[in-house]
Amino acid sequence: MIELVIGIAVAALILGNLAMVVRTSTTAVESGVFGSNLEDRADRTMDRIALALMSTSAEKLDEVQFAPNHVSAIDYEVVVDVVDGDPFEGTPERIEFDDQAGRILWRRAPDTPDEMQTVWTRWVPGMMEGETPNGEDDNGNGLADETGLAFNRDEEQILVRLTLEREDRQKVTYVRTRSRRVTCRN
Ligand SMILES: [Ca+2]
Ligand SMILES: [Ca+2]
Repeated sequence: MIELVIGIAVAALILGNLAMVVRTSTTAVESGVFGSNLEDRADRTMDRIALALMSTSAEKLDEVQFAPNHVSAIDYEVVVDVVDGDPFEGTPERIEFDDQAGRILWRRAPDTPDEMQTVWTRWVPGMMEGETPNGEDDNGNGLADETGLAFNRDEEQILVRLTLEREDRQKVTYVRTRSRRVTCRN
Protein backbone atom coordinates (compact mmCIF):
# COMPACT_ATOMS: atom_id res chain seq x y z
CA MET A 1 0.00 0.00 0.00
CA ILE A 2 2.74 2.43 1.02
CA GLU A 3 4.66 1.50 -2.13
CA LEU A 4 1.63 2.28 -4.21
CA VAL A 5 1.23 5.71 -2.56
CA ILE A 6 4.92 6.46 -3.11
CA GLY A 7 4.60 5.25 -6.70
CA ILE A 8 1.67 7.61 -7.31
CA ALA A 9 3.48 10.48 -5.63
CA VAL A 10 6.57 9.95 -7.79
CA ALA A 11 4.45 9.70 -10.92
CA ALA A 12 2.64 12.92 -9.99
CA LEU A 13 5.94 14.63 -9.38
CA ILE A 14 7.29 13.58 -12.76
CA LEU A 15 4.09 14.63 -14.55
CA GLY A 16 4.09 17.93 -12.69
CA ASN A 17 7.65 18.64 -13.74
CA LEU A 18 6.84 17.70 -17.31
CA ALA A 19 3.88 20.07 -17.33
CA MET A 20 6.10 22.82 -15.96
CA VAL A 21 8.73 22.22 -18.64
CA VAL A 22 6.08 22.36 -21.36
CA ARG A 23 4.58 25.53 -19.91
CA THR A 24 7.96 27.24 -19.59
CA SER A 25 8.93 26.50 -23.17
CA THR A 26 5.54 27.67 -24.51
CA THR A 27 6.04 30.95 -22.65
CA ALA A 28 9.58 31.22 -24.03
CA VAL A 29 8.34 30.72 -27.60
CA GLU A 30 5.50 33.20 -27.08
CA SER A 31 7.78 35.89 -25.67
CA GLY A 32 10.31 35.29 -28.46
CA VAL A 33 7.57 35.85 -31.07
CA PHE A 34 6.25 38.87 -29.19
CA GLY A 35 9.69 40.46 -29.01
CA SER A 36 10.49 39.83 -32.68
CA ASN A 37 7.08 41.19 -33.77
CA LEU A 38 7.83 44.39 -31.91
CA GLU A 39 11.27 44.46 -33.54
CA ASP A 40 9.73 44.07 -37.01
CA ARG A 41 7.32 46.88 -36.28
CA ALA A 42 10.14 49.17 -35.11
CA ASP A 43 12.12 48.39 -38.29
CA ARG A 44 9.13 48.91 -40.60
CA THR A 45 8.20 52.19 -38.95
CA MET A 46 11.79 53.43 -39.16
CA ASP A 47 11.92 52.44 -42.86
CA ARG A 48 8.79 54.47 -43.59
CA ILE A 49 10.10 57.54 -41.77
CA ALA A 50 13.50 57.29 -43.49
CA LEU A 51 11.92 56.89 -46.96
CA ALA A 52 9.73 59.95 -46.41
CA LEU A 53 12.64 62.12 -45.22
CA MET A 54 14.96 60.92 -48.00
CA SER A 55 12.52 62.30 -50.57
CA THR A 56 12.52 65.81 -49.14
CA SER A 57 15.06 68.62 -49.16
CA ALA A 58 17.05 69.40 -45.99
CA GLU A 59 16.61 73.14 -46.56
CA LYS A 60 12.93 72.72 -45.78
CA LEU A 61 13.58 71.19 -42.38
CA ASP A 62 14.65 74.33 -40.54
CA GLU A 63 12.55 73.56 -37.50
CA VAL A 64 14.61 70.46 -36.80
CA GLN A 65 17.10 71.45 -34.12
CA PHE A 66 20.66 70.49 -33.29
CA ALA A 67 21.43 68.27 -30.27
CA PRO A 68 20.80 68.42 -27.33
CA ASN A 69 17.45 69.76 -28.60
CA HIS A 70 15.01 67.70 -30.56
CA VAL A 71 11.54 67.83 -32.06
CA SER A 72 8.88 65.11 -32.01
CA ALA A 73 7.19 66.13 -35.28
CA ILE A 74 8.56 66.96 -38.70
CA ASP A 75 6.94 68.90 -41.55
CA TYR A 76 8.21 68.24 -45.04
CA GLU A 77 7.27 68.23 -48.69
CA VAL A 78 8.13 65.45 -51.06
CA VAL A 79 10.24 66.78 -53.91
CA VAL A 80 8.51 65.16 -56.85
CA ASP A 81 10.32 66.48 -59.89
CA VAL A 82 12.65 69.13 -61.19
CA VAL A 83 11.10 71.88 -63.35
CA ASP A 84 13.64 74.11 -65.13
CA GLY A 85 16.26 73.19 -62.55
CA ASP A 86 14.01 74.02 -59.59
CA PRO A 87 12.70 71.21 -57.45
CA PHE A 88 8.92 71.07 -57.63
CA GLU A 89 7.33 70.24 -54.33
CA GLY A 90 4.18 68.33 -53.63
CA THR A 91 1.64 68.44 -50.86
CA PRO A 92 2.89 69.14 -47.32
CA GLU A 93 3.18 66.10 -45.10
CA ARG A 94 3.84 65.67 -41.41
CA ILE A 95 5.14 62.82 -39.27
CA GLU A 96 4.22 63.41 -35.67
CA PHE A 97 4.27 61.78 -32.28
CA ASP A 98 0.82 61.76 -30.71
CA ASP A 99 1.91 61.54 -27.08
CA GLN A 100 -1.65 61.28 -25.72
CA ALA A 101 -2.32 58.02 -27.56
CA GLY A 102 1.32 56.87 -27.90
CA ARG A 103 1.12 56.72 -31.69
CA ILE A 104 3.08 57.94 -34.68
CA LEU A 105 0.82 59.66 -37.18
CA TRP A 106 1.50 60.40 -40.82
CA ARG A 107 -0.60 63.34 -42.01
CA ARG A 108 -0.97 64.55 -45.56
CA ALA A 109 -2.11 68.16 -46.07
CA PRO A 110 -2.37 68.58 -42.27
CA ASP A 111 -4.93 71.03 -40.88
CA THR A 112 -6.71 71.39 -44.22
CA PRO A 113 -10.08 70.01 -45.38
CA ASP A 114 -8.17 67.53 -47.58
CA GLU A 115 -6.19 66.07 -44.69
CA MET A 116 -5.47 62.36 -44.75
CA GLN A 117 -4.20 60.52 -41.68
CA THR A 118 -2.61 57.13 -41.11
CA VAL A 119 -1.33 55.58 -37.89
CA TRP A 120 2.16 54.25 -38.63
CA THR A 121 2.55 52.58 -35.25
CA ARG A 122 1.23 52.41 -31.73
CA TRP A 123 3.13 51.58 -28.51
CA VAL A 124 5.37 54.63 -28.53
CA PRO A 125 6.23 55.65 -24.94
CA GLY A 126 6.36 59.26 -23.75
CA MET A 127 10.13 59.05 -23.33
CA MET A 128 12.88 57.29 -25.25
CA GLU A 129 14.34 54.11 -23.73
CA GLY A 130 16.54 54.96 -20.74
CA GLU A 131 15.41 58.58 -20.53
CA THR A 132 13.69 60.28 -17.57
CA PRO A 133 12.34 63.84 -17.44
CA ASN A 134 15.11 65.63 -15.51
CA GLY A 135 16.71 67.98 -18.04
CA GLU A 136 19.65 65.59 -18.56
CA ASP A 137 20.75 63.06 -21.15
CA ASP A 138 20.28 59.85 -19.12
CA ASN A 139 20.76 57.38 -21.97
CA GLY A 140 23.86 59.08 -23.37
CA ASN A 141 22.64 59.67 -26.94
CA GLY A 142 23.32 63.42 -26.95
CA LEU A 143 19.68 64.49 -26.48
CA ALA A 144 18.11 65.57 -23.20
CA ASP A 145 14.63 64.31 -22.22
CA GLU A 146 13.81 63.11 -25.72
CA THR A 147 10.40 61.68 -26.50
CA GLY A 148 9.63 58.17 -27.83
CA LEU A 149 9.98 59.61 -31.34
CA ALA A 150 12.70 62.25 -31.69
CA PHE A 151 14.29 64.09 -34.60
CA ASN A 152 17.39 66.24 -34.52
CA ARG A 153 19.74 67.68 -37.08
CA ASP A 154 23.40 66.94 -37.68
CA GLU A 155 24.79 69.06 -40.53
CA GLU A 156 22.72 68.03 -43.54
CA GLN A 157 21.44 64.85 -42.04
CA ILE A 158 18.43 64.13 -39.89
CA LEU A 159 18.78 61.74 -36.98
CA VAL A 160 15.67 59.73 -36.23
CA ARG A 161 15.20 57.87 -32.97
CA LEU A 162 12.32 55.64 -32.05
CA THR A 163 11.35 53.50 -29.05
CA LEU A 164 8.49 51.02 -28.96
CA GLU A 165 7.29 49.58 -25.67
CA ARG A 166 4.62 46.93 -25.25
CA GLU A 167 3.42 44.62 -22.48
CA ASP A 168 2.52 40.98 -23.22
CA ARG A 169 -0.18 38.88 -21.49
CA GLN A 170 2.24 37.92 -18.70
CA LYS A 171 2.76 41.63 -18.02
CA VAL A 172 6.34 41.43 -19.28
CA THR A 173 7.40 44.70 -20.88
CA TYR A 174 9.32 44.63 -24.15
CA VAL A 175 11.29 47.63 -25.32
CA ARG A 176 12.87 48.07 -28.73
CA THR A 177 14.80 51.16 -29.83
CA ARG A 178 16.02 52.12 -33.28
CA SER A 179 18.03 55.08 -34.52
CA ARG A 180 18.89 56.06 -38.07
CA ARG A 181 20.74 58.84 -39.85
CA VAL A 182 18.89 59.99 -42.94
CA THR A 183 20.39 62.03 -45.77
CA CYS A 184 17.84 64.21 -47.52
CA ARG A 185 17.77 64.98 -51.22
CA ASN A 186 19.53 68.08 -52.44
CA1 LIG B 1 18.99 61.14 -24.24
CA1 LIG C 1 16.58 63.05 -18.98
